[in-house]
Amino acid sequence: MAYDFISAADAAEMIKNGDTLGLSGFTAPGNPKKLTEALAEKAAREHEQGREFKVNIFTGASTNDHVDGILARNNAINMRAPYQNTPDLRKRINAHDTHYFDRHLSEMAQETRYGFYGDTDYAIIEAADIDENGEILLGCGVGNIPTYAPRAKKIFIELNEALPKSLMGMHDIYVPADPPYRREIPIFSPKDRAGRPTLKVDPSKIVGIIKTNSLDGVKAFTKPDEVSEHIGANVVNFLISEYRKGRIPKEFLPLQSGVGNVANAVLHYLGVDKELPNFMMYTEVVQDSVLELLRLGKCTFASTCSMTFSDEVEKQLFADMNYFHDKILLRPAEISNNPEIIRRLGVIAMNTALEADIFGNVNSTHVLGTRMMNGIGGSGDFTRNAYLSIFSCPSVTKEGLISNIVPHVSHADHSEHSVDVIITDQGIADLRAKDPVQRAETIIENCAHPMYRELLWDYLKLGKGGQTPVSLNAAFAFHKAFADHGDMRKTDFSQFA
Ligand code: 0RQ
Repeated sequence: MAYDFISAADAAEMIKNGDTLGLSGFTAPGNPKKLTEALAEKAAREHEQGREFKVNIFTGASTNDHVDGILARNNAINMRAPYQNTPDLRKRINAHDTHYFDRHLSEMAQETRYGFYGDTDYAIIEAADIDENGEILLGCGVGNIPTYAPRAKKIFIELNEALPKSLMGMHDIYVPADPPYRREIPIFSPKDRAGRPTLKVDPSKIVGIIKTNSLDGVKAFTKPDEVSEHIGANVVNFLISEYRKGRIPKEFLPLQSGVGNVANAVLHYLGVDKELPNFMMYTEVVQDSVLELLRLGKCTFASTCSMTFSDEVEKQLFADMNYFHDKILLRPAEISNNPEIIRRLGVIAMNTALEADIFGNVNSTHVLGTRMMNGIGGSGDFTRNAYLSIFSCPSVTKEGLISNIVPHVSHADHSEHSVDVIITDQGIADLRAKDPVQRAETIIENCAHPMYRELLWDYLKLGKGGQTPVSLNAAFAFHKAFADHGDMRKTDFSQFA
């Protein structure tokens, strides 16, 4: 079938107020790059005319400025899920201009198929190539498009000429059957393939093809700061000690790593360590450091949902596809983050917390309990099902005005039942086989910043017994002190004694 080429502006004209769009991609890679910008311009024009114009945007994870940034600035998003990390959208969400529900990334596709989120009007798919039968070679991020595309009433393709056709073979597109027909997902090693290299869509649904030509626009990392380096070194020391004790098998286990500077520093340290064996990754995102580890042979294989490489590193990948082609596999989010597979493979999960409390609960999403930061992303998929679940964060933030170890988390994403280890720049708290009071003692002593340790001991003494001696009166005293004085060190527990 021959397709029509169409301008982004003409495509945007077809999309109506209230439509639901399912987008390809996961983090910046694989997202549309032009149509959403044209849609933002249309929204601005409609708003000028006094007309309502907002759409619902469902993706694989966060996007980038071409999608969430520009649409949020133009107040063009009604409902958004399952994850975002753009400052402009964050503002809209916290002002309730956009309704945001952040979901575990592994669940979004199946819940869409279950019908929880209504119809999909348009799928917008970034493609490296497409044939006349509707076989699409996807770009560098997959996300939930294998579910959104077949459900969509109509499809737009953004054909990105910057993507090499040699991506063919790097995707494994597999959609499990829904209950009661679901069977085991046949992945027993990070390298196993379960599906097809392309995404098949009904060619008659394709309204038009928009040409684009740009890389994914991910920014390069700054060099890790001293705190990230300490955290990275602590994580690696913990893994080495577990390995020496034989609690990680000699072949090692696949790693998952979250995003950000700390995650990048951890992977860097894993790469330089001589004692740990070579390893594989079963993760949702690979960052710049992983390409280097693959080149060195320290990481032998990475299964992921997205290659979140900076433009510079993306160019290195494209220039050396012969080497990397059989070392990276791109999967839908439903599979990269699948609880069944994570549990089966024994993935070691390493994610980042905003704050953790002394009993081992973790807040990854809400700044000071109320303001949405990004969302839970894939951290819950991995944490709950991992062989070992590690959370790391700096011991303090904002030059010590905020302690990231608090009496009680101001919002709970990961509970004490799922978190095995907490690591800060100060040290390591291994929470396994400890009761709540023993956990509190370990976290205060090993992870809290020295300037907050006495305060945390004072809090623990306030508890009036029970398995978990929370003080109902003082649980949020750190947060209250920050709200009142801009400094958690101003907490005064004497009033609660
Ligand atoms: O504020 O921007 O004003 O400087 O929060 O903090 O230390 O830069 O954190 O970039 O490593 O992200 C948890 C958000 C950490 C991230 C989180 C302030 C701090 C700063 C950011 P500024 P950092 P990072 C893989 C898995 C959930 C999703 C996930 C995340 C800003 O890792 O979104 O893991 N995780 N997905 O100053 C108030 C505190 C604070 C605080 C930090 N306790 N109170 N403010 N800040 N701690 C990816 C996917 O799922 C796709």
